[in-house]
Amino acid sequence: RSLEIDLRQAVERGEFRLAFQPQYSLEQQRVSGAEALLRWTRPGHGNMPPDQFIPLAEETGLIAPIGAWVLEEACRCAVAWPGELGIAVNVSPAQFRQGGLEEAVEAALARSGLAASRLELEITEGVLMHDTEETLDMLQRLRRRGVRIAVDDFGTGYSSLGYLQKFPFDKVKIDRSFIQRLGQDASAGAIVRAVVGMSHALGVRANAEGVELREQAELLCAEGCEEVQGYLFGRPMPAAEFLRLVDTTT
Ligand code: G
Ligand code: G
Ligand code: MN
Ligand code: NA
Repeated sequence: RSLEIDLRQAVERGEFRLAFQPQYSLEQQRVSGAEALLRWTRPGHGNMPPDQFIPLAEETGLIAPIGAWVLEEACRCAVAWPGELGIAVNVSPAQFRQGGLEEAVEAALARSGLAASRLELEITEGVLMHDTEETLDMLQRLRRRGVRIAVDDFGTGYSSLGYLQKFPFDKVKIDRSFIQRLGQDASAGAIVRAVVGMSHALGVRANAEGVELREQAELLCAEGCEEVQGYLFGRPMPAAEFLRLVDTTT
């Protein structure tokens, strides 16, 4: 059976789950939220990483119902978390282009009762490359609504500093390829320092992804990076496990 048929069926039958990876505030020294990551066990194939089905979902338009489900499920889970814990949701360029994203965000917030300020959308530079005016307007409307915007995988792909100047956003997520070389490679340290410094100069926060070692976290803390995530702080985990982690660490 083709991947497309299985993916269509997964949407109809609700075969998706979310995993939550803790985000840790170096400032407050506590878990500050989680990134929602899509999981699918494809019948007869086992776990399919999102990289292997998101591109097809984008081509076929299935990304719209999948993305709407992710938003709703993520908000529904997060509303049960204590305090001001945030939830970050990945949004692909196709969701921006195909329309319906703002409606999906609105529906997820309304149905869950989650405060908009607790929702963060992670966009890649691919979003910023297309339909500049329309993208700009949509990002502005979302931010006026109180939703935060993070630029994901920063430093990879078609990064352009021009995007950071043109578009409104709240956080830069430094790609894990830079973090993994921290401590071994002097140029990785220089790049991380520059991106954190640039983020602060622009008045936004920095998140470092893929932190696996204590020394990496210490270097990032010394550079003033506000937030980290990675296996050192927790792997992507089911919502119930994330809630237990939060309960035992706060
Ligand atoms: O843990 P991981 O293999 O889940 O993530 C792989 C990639 O898939 C990452 O680049 C991540 O941004 C992307 N991804 C994970 N979940 C989602 C999702 O719900 N929507 C979109 N568009 N991308 C996702
Ligand atoms: O592109 P995005 O940042 O959304 O992708 C998140 C991806 O990174 C997921 O596949 C997730 O499982 C993976 N990931 C999260 N933390 C770590 C880490 O510490 N090390 C490695 N190698 N991968 C990680
Ligand atoms: Mn992400
Ligand atoms: Na990333």
